[in-house]
Amino acid sequence: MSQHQELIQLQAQAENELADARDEKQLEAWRIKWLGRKGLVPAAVKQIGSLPKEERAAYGQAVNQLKQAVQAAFEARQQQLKEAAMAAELRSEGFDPTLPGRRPQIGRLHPSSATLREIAHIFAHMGFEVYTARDVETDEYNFQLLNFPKGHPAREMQDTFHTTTPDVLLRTHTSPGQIRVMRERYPEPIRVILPGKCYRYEQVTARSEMMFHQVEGLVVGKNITFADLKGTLQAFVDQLFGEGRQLRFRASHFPFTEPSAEVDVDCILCGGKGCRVCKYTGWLEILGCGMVHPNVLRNGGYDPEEWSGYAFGMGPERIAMLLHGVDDIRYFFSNDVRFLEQF
Ligand code: 2NL
Repeated sequence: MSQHQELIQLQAQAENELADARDEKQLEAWRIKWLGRKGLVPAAVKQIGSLPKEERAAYGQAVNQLKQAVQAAFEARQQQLKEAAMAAELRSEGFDPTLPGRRPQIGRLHPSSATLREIAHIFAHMGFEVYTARDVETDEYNFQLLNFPKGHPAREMQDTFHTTTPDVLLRTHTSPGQIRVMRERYPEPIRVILPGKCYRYEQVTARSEMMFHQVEGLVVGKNITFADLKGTLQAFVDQLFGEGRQLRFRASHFPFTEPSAEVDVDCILCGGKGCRVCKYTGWLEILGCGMVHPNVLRNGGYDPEEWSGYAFGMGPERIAMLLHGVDDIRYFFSNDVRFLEQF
Protein backbone atom coordinates (compact mmCIF):
# COMPACT_ATOMS: atom_id res chain seq x y z
CA MET A 1 0.00 0.00 0.00
CA SER A 2 1.38 3.42 -0.83
CA GLN A 3 1.85 5.89 1.98
CA HIS A 4 -0.77 8.08 0.42
CA GLN A 5 -3.36 5.30 0.54
CA GLU A 6 -2.38 4.58 4.11
CA LEU A 7 -3.14 8.16 5.06
CA ILE A 8 -6.54 8.00 3.35
CA GLN A 9 -7.36 4.86 5.26
CA LEU A 10 -6.13 6.36 8.51
CA GLN A 11 -8.42 9.34 8.05
CA ALA A 12 -11.41 7.11 7.23
CA GLN A 13 -10.77 5.06 10.37
CA ALA A 14 -10.43 8.16 12.52
CA GLU A 15 -13.73 9.53 11.21
CA ASN A 16 -15.54 6.20 11.70
CA GLU A 17 -14.44 5.95 15.29
CA LEU A 18 -15.30 9.59 15.87
CA ALA A 19 -18.90 8.94 14.77
CA ASP A 20 -19.05 6.19 17.42
CA ALA A 21 -18.06 8.58 20.23
CA ARG A 22 -21.43 9.30 21.87
CA ASP A 23 -20.50 11.30 24.96
CA GLU A 24 -17.77 13.48 26.41
CA LYS A 25 -15.86 10.53 27.87
CA GLN A 26 -15.79 8.56 24.63
CA LEU A 27 -14.85 11.71 22.76
CA GLU A 28 -11.91 12.33 25.11
CA ALA A 29 -10.71 8.73 24.67
CA TRP A 30 -10.90 9.22 20.91
CA ARG A 31 -8.96 12.48 21.17
CA ILE A 32 -6.15 10.87 23.16
CA LYS A 33 -5.96 7.95 20.72
CA TRP A 34 -5.90 10.12 17.58
CA LEU A 35 -4.74 13.63 18.43
CA GLY A 36 -2.99 13.17 21.77
CA ARG A 37 0.77 13.68 22.16
CA LYS A 38 1.37 9.97 21.52
CA GLY A 39 -1.63 9.64 19.22
CA LEU A 40 -1.86 8.14 15.76
CA VAL A 41 -1.97 11.44 13.89
CA PRO A 42 1.19 12.91 15.51
CA ALA A 43 2.83 9.53 14.88
CA ALA A 44 2.01 9.79 11.18
CA VAL A 45 3.43 13.31 11.18
CA LYS A 46 6.64 12.10 12.82
CA GLN A 47 7.16 9.60 9.99
CA ILE A 48 8.26 12.48 7.77
CA GLY A 49 11.72 12.21 9.35
CA SER A 50 12.17 8.55 8.41
CA LEU A 51 11.34 9.07 4.72
CA PRO A 52 13.80 9.52 1.87
CA LYS A 53 14.31 13.20 1.09
CA GLU A 54 12.45 13.16 -2.27
CA GLU A 55 9.22 11.81 -0.68
CA ARG A 56 9.12 14.19 2.27
CA ALA A 57 7.47 17.19 0.57
CA ALA A 58 4.54 15.22 -0.88
CA TYR A 59 4.05 13.20 2.28
CA GLY A 60 4.31 16.27 4.48
CA GLN A 61 1.57 18.00 2.51
CA ALA A 62 -0.70 14.94 2.64
CA VAL A 63 -0.18 14.30 6.35
CA ASN A 64 -0.81 17.95 7.14
CA GLN A 65 -4.09 17.83 5.25
CA LEU A 66 -5.02 14.72 7.21
CA LYS A 67 -4.17 16.39 10.50
CA GLN A 68 -6.29 19.43 9.70
CA ALA A 69 -9.22 17.32 8.47
CA VAL A 70 -9.16 15.13 11.59
CA GLN A 71 -8.86 18.15 13.88
CA ALA A 72 -11.82 19.86 12.14
CA ALA A 73 -13.91 16.66 12.35
CA PHE A 74 -13.12 16.47 16.06
CA GLU A 75 -14.23 20.03 16.71
CA ALA A 76 -17.47 19.56 14.73
CA ARG A 77 -18.27 16.38 16.67
CA GLN A 78 -17.46 18.10 19.96
CA GLN A 79 -19.88 20.93 19.12
CA GLN A 80 -22.56 18.45 18.06
CA LEU A 81 -22.28 16.49 21.30
CA LYS A 82 -22.33 19.68 23.37
CA GLU A 83 -25.55 20.84 21.73
CA ALA A 84 -27.17 17.44 22.10
CA ALA A 85 -26.18 17.32 25.79
CA MET A 86 -27.60 20.83 26.32
CA ALA A 87 -30.88 19.94 24.58
CA ALA A 88 -31.16 16.73 26.64
CA GLU A 89 -30.57 18.66 29.85
CA LEU A 90 -33.20 21.26 28.94
CA ARG A 91 -35.69 18.55 28.00
CA SER A 92 -35.12 16.81 31.31
CA GLU A 93 -35.99 20.12 33.00
CA GLY A 94 -39.23 20.28 31.01
CA PHE A 95 -37.98 23.00 28.70
CA ASP A 96 -38.28 22.42 24.98
CA PRO A 97 -36.25 25.03 23.06
CA THR A 98 -37.76 23.87 19.78
CA LEU A 99 -41.30 25.01 20.71
CA PRO A 100 -42.45 28.10 18.77
CA GLY A 101 -42.48 31.38 20.71
CA ARG A 102 -45.61 32.48 22.52
CA ARG A 103 -46.49 36.13 21.98
CA PRO A 104 -47.42 38.11 25.10
CA GLN A 105 -50.83 39.76 25.07
CA ILE A 106 -50.22 43.48 24.80
CA GLY A 107 -52.42 45.51 27.14
CA ARG A 108 -54.03 48.79 26.21
CA LEU A 109 -56.29 51.43 27.68
CA HIS A 110 -59.95 50.55 28.10
CA PRO A 111 -62.05 52.55 25.61
CA SER A 112 -63.77 54.37 28.50
CA SER A 113 -60.40 55.43 29.93
CA ALA A 114 -59.01 56.36 26.51
CA THR A 115 -62.04 58.57 25.75
CA LEU A 116 -62.04 60.03 29.25
CA ARG A 117 -58.37 60.94 28.88
CA GLU A 118 -58.95 62.44 25.44
CA ILE A 119 -61.71 64.66 26.85
CA ALA A 120 -59.54 65.59 29.84
CA HIS A 121 -56.62 66.48 27.54
CA ILE A 122 -58.71 68.81 25.42
CA PHE A 123 -59.91 70.71 28.48
CA ALA A 124 -56.44 70.66 30.02
CA HIS A 125 -55.22 72.54 26.94
CA MET A 126 -57.89 75.16 27.64
CA GLY A 127 -56.54 75.69 31.15
CA PHE A 128 -58.82 73.32 33.07
CA GLU A 129 -57.36 71.51 36.05
CA VAL A 130 -58.21 67.83 36.56
CA TYR A 131 -59.64 67.11 40.00
CA THR A 132 -60.46 63.62 41.22
CA ALA A 133 -62.96 63.22 44.00
CA ARG A 134 -64.26 60.29 46.04
CA ASP A 135 -66.71 57.65 44.73
CA VAL A 136 -68.34 57.12 48.11
CA GLU A 137 -70.34 60.20 49.04
CA THR A 138 -72.90 61.46 51.47
CA ASP A 139 -76.53 62.17 50.68
CA GLU A 140 -75.77 65.80 51.51
CA TYR A 141 -73.09 66.24 48.85
CA ASN A 142 -74.68 63.99 46.24
CA PHE A 143 -78.16 65.56 46.46
CA GLN A 144 -78.91 68.23 49.05
CA LEU A 145 -76.13 70.69 48.24
CA LEU A 146 -76.80 70.23 44.53
CA ASN A 147 -80.30 71.62 44.92
CA PHE A 148 -82.15 68.35 44.43
CA PRO A 149 -85.64 69.07 45.71
CA LYS A 150 -87.27 66.67 48.18
CA GLY A 151 -89.13 64.02 46.21
CA HIS A 152 -86.99 64.37 43.08
CA PRO A 153 -87.12 60.98 41.29
CA ALA A 154 -83.28 60.64 41.32
CA ARG A 155 -83.38 60.70 45.13
CA GLU A 156 -85.57 57.62 45.37
CA MET A 157 -84.15 54.37 46.73
CA GLN A 158 -84.41 52.58 43.40
CA ASP A 159 -81.93 54.90 41.66
CA THR A 160 -79.13 54.99 44.21
CA PHE A 161 -76.75 52.41 45.66
CA HIS A 162 -76.93 53.00 49.40
CA THR A 163 -74.46 51.58 51.90
CA THR A 164 -75.29 50.06 55.26
CA THR A 165 -74.35 53.41 56.81
CA PRO A 166 -77.29 55.85 56.70
CA ASP A 167 -76.79 58.73 54.24
CA VAL A 168 -73.59 57.19 52.78
CA LEU A 169 -73.95 56.16 49.15
CA LEU A 170 -72.15 55.62 45.85
CA ARG A 171 -72.21 58.90 43.95
CA THR A 172 -74.78 58.95 41.16
CA HIS A 173 -72.86 61.68 39.30
CA THR A 174 -69.49 63.44 39.70
CA SER A 175 -71.16 66.72 40.79
CA PRO A 176 -70.66 66.26 44.56
CA GLY A 177 -66.92 66.61 43.86
CA GLN A 178 -67.66 70.05 42.38
CA ILE A 179 -69.12 71.18 45.70
CA ARG A 180 -65.97 69.92 47.41
CA VAL A 181 -63.80 71.91 44.94
CA MET A 182 -65.82 75.08 45.60
CA ARG A 183 -65.60 74.73 49.38
CA GLU A 184 -61.87 74.02 49.12
CA ARG A 185 -61.03 76.85 46.72
CA TYR A 186 -63.19 79.78 47.84
CA PRO A 187 -62.48 82.68 47.19
CA GLU A 188 -60.38 81.66 44.17
CA PRO A 189 -61.92 81.49 40.71
CA ILE A 190 -62.37 77.88 39.55
CA ARG A 191 -61.77 76.11 36.25
CA VAL A 192 -61.78 72.32 36.75
CA ILE A 193 -62.94 69.10 35.20
CA LEU A 194 -63.84 66.04 37.23
CA PRO A 195 -63.58 62.66 35.58
CA GLY A 196 -64.69 59.51 37.35
CA LYS A 197 -67.06 56.62 37.91
CA CYS A 198 -70.73 57.01 38.78
CA TYR A 199 -73.20 54.41 39.98
CA ARG A 200 -76.92 54.01 39.48
CA TYR A 201 -79.16 51.24 40.73
CA GLU A 202 -80.95 50.83 37.43
CA GLN A 203 -82.06 48.16 35.03
CA VAL A 204 -79.09 47.44 32.76
CA THR A 205 -80.02 48.03 29.11
CA ALA A 206 -78.29 48.85 25.83
CA ARG A 207 -78.35 52.51 26.90
CA SER A 208 -77.74 52.37 30.65
CA GLU A 209 -75.27 50.53 32.86
CA MET A 210 -75.20 50.55 36.68
CA MET A 211 -71.62 51.84 36.56
CA PHE A 212 -70.42 54.35 34.00
CA HIS A 213 -68.09 57.32 33.69
CA GLN A 214 -68.75 61.01 33.68
CA VAL A 215 -66.61 64.03 32.93
CA GLU A 216 -67.95 67.20 34.46
CA GLY A 217 -66.63 70.71 34.10
CA LEU A 218 -67.06 73.68 36.42
CA VAL A 219 -66.03 77.28 35.94
CA VAL A 220 -66.70 79.87 38.64
CA GLY A 221 -65.56 83.49 38.41
CA LYS A 222 -66.63 87.08 38.05
CA ASN A 223 -68.82 87.87 35.03
CA ILE A 224 -68.86 84.33 33.64
CA THR A 225 -71.69 84.14 31.09
CA PHE A 226 -73.50 81.60 28.93
CA ALA A 227 -71.40 82.93 26.01
CA ASP A 228 -68.25 81.64 27.77
CA LEU A 229 -69.94 78.25 28.08
CA LYS A 230 -70.91 78.19 24.40
CA GLY A 231 -67.43 79.21 23.22
CA THR A 232 -65.69 76.64 25.43
CA LEU A 233 -67.96 73.82 24.28
CA GLN A 234 -67.56 74.80 20.61
CA ALA A 235 -63.75 74.72 21.04
CA PHE A 236 -64.05 71.33 22.75
CA VAL A 237 -66.20 69.83 19.99
CA ASP A 238 -63.84 71.21 17.30
CA GLN A 239 -61.01 69.30 19.00
CA LEU A 240 -62.92 66.08 19.65
CA PHE A 241 -64.81 65.65 16.37
CA GLY A 242 -62.80 67.97 14.07
CA GLU A 243 -63.33 71.57 12.93
CA GLY A 244 -66.62 72.69 11.45
CA ARG A 245 -69.13 70.78 13.58
CA GLN A 246 -72.37 72.54 14.37
CA LEU A 247 -73.67 72.80 17.90
CA ARG A 248 -77.29 73.08 18.95
CA PHE A 249 -78.37 74.12 22.44
CA ARG A 250 -81.82 72.87 23.51
CA ALA A 251 -83.44 74.22 26.67
CA SER A 252 -83.52 71.55 29.36
CA HIS A 253 -83.66 71.12 33.11
CA PHE A 254 -81.17 70.08 35.79
CA PRO A 255 -81.62 70.85 39.50
CA PHE A 256 -78.12 72.37 39.77
CA THR A 257 -78.17 74.73 36.75
CA GLU A 258 -80.42 77.57 35.61
CA PRO A 259 -80.81 78.04 32.73
CA SER A 260 -79.96 74.51 31.56
CA ALA A 261 -79.37 73.10 28.11
CA GLU A 262 -78.71 69.86 26.31
CA VAL A 263 -76.15 70.12 23.54
CA ASP A 264 -76.31 68.32 20.21
CA VAL A 265 -73.68 68.11 17.49
CA ASP A 266 -74.62 67.59 13.84
CA CYS A 267 -74.37 63.86 13.16
CA ILE A 268 -70.73 62.89 12.63
CA LEU A 269 -71.85 59.98 10.43
CA CYS A 270 -74.28 61.56 7.99
CA GLY A 271 -73.42 65.24 8.51
CA GLY A 272 -77.05 66.04 9.34
CA LYS A 273 -78.83 64.32 6.44
CA GLY A 274 -80.28 61.65 8.75
CA CYS A 275 -79.13 58.08 9.42
CA ARG A 276 -79.61 55.19 11.84
CA VAL A 277 -77.07 56.53 14.37
CA CYS A 278 -78.85 59.90 14.73
CA LYS A 279 -82.23 58.18 14.36
CA TYR A 280 -82.90 60.35 11.28
CA THR A 281 -82.83 63.59 13.29
CA GLY A 282 -79.43 64.74 11.96
CA TRP A 283 -78.30 65.52 15.54
CA LEU A 284 -76.45 63.65 18.29
CA GLU A 285 -76.85 64.60 21.94
CA ILE A 286 -73.42 64.77 23.55
CA LEU A 287 -73.72 66.64 26.86
CA GLY A 288 -75.75 68.65 29.32
CA CYS A 289 -74.82 72.05 30.71
CA GLY A 290 -76.00 75.30 32.22
CA MET A 291 -75.25 78.26 34.47
CA VAL A 292 -74.60 77.14 38.04
CA HIS A 293 -77.78 77.58 40.11
CA PRO A 294 -77.50 80.41 42.71
CA ASN A 295 -78.34 77.92 45.48
CA VAL A 296 -75.47 75.66 44.40
CA LEU A 297 -73.02 78.59 44.23
CA ARG A 298 -74.11 79.58 47.72
CA ASN A 299 -73.71 75.99 48.98
CA GLY A 300 -70.16 76.03 47.63
CA GLY A 301 -69.45 79.27 49.53
CA TYR A 302 -69.68 81.68 46.59
CA ASP A 303 -72.10 84.65 46.78
CA PRO A 304 -74.24 84.52 43.62
CA GLU A 305 -74.55 88.33 43.70
CA GLU A 306 -70.80 88.53 43.14
CA TRP A 307 -69.90 85.30 41.37
CA SER A 308 -71.30 83.31 38.48
CA GLY A 309 -70.33 80.10 36.77
CA TYR A 310 -71.17 77.44 34.25
CA ALA A 311 -71.00 73.65 34.40
CA PHE A 312 -71.36 70.78 31.99
CA GLY A 313 -71.40 67.02 32.14
CA MET A 314 -70.89 64.26 29.61
CA GLY A 315 -70.46 60.48 29.47
CA PRO A 316 -67.29 59.11 27.86
CA GLU A 317 -69.04 55.82 27.07
CA ARG A 318 -71.71 57.69 25.15
CA ILE A 319 -69.04 59.73 23.30
CA ALA A 320 -67.03 56.56 22.55
CA MET A 321 -70.20 54.92 21.21
CA LEU A 322 -70.72 57.84 18.82
CA LEU A 323 -67.04 57.99 17.79
CA HIS A 324 -66.72 54.25 17.17
CA GLY A 325 -70.26 53.27 16.19
CA VAL A 326 -70.91 51.06 19.22
CA ASP A 327 -74.64 50.44 19.69
CA ASP A 328 -74.76 48.90 23.17
CA ILE A 329 -73.14 50.33 26.33
CA ARG A 330 -72.96 46.84 27.89
CA TYR A 331 -69.99 45.98 25.63
CA PHE A 332 -67.86 48.37 27.70
CA PHE A 333 -68.13 46.40 30.92
CA SER A 334 -68.60 42.79 29.81
CA ASN A 335 -64.81 42.32 29.52
CA ASP A 336 -64.94 40.61 26.15
CA VAL A 337 -61.44 41.00 24.72
CA ARG A 338 -62.82 40.68 21.18
CA PHE A 339 -64.54 44.03 21.83
CA LEU A 340 -61.77 45.63 23.88
CA GLU A 341 -59.02 44.66 21.42
CA GLN A 342 -60.53 46.86 18.73
CA PHE A 343 -59.51 50.12 20.42
C1 2NL B 1 -75.32 65.32 31.78
C2 2NL B 1 -75.51 66.63 32.42
C3 2NL B 1 -74.53 68.20 33.89
C4 2NL B 1 -73.71 69.64 35.59
C5 2NL B 1 -73.76 68.41 35.00
C6 2NL B 1 -72.99 70.76 37.66
C7 2NL B 1 -72.27 70.63 38.80
C8 2NL B 1 -72.34 71.64 39.74
C9 2NL B 1 -73.11 72.72 39.53
C10 2NL B 1 -73.81 72.78 38.36
CL1 2NL B 1 -71.47 71.53 41.19
N1 2NL B 1 -73.75 71.81 37.45
N2 2NL B 1 -72.94 69.78 36.74
C11 2NL B 1 -74.46 70.68 35.06
C12 2NL B 1 -75.23 70.45 33.95
C13 2NL B 1 -75.28 69.21 33.35
O1 2NL B 1 -74.52 66.93 33.35
O2 2NL B 1 -76.05 64.96 30.92
N3 2NL B 1 -74.31 64.57 32.17
C14 2NL B 1 -74.01 63.28 31.64
